[in-house]
Amino acid sequence: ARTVITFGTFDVFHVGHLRMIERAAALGDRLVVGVSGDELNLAKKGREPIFSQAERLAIVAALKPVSEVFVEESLELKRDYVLQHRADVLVMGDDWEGKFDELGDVCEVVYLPRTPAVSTTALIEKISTT
Ligand code: C2G
Repeated sequence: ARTVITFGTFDVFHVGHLRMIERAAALGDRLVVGVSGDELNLAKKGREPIFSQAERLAIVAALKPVSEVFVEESLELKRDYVLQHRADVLVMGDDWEGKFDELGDVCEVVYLPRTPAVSTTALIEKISTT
């Protein structure tokens, strides 16, 4: 069986997130998703996500194409996560293009194009101005 792994915050879950998960799952037989933890988000973006780590994990875990979820504690642990979950393929959005090429010795690394014109930031903006 071919295992695919992908990562994300998946805050205020939207169709861009769904399409990414569906396309990642289509590249193998099982999809494992690392959902970035609240502490990692605070460190990375300087703010807490709208939905907590537990809520974001629950939403992603309930999706049909997802076999397993875990908390991503650090961006630097990608290699460990790939090995732990015996992933054959790492899938990332093309906003990360080239960033994880060094993992090519333990898995295939694929960058997929993002869905245009949808983002959590734009959604928050839209909600707060309507
Ligand atoms: N995505 C997409 N299209 C959008 C928005 C997001 O395809 N319009 C994809 C992203 O490319 C990513 C996934 O959905 O693959 C999750 O997006 P984010 O939650 O923004 O993920 P991010 O915070 O970039 O991940 O190790 C990576 C970290 O976990 C951070």
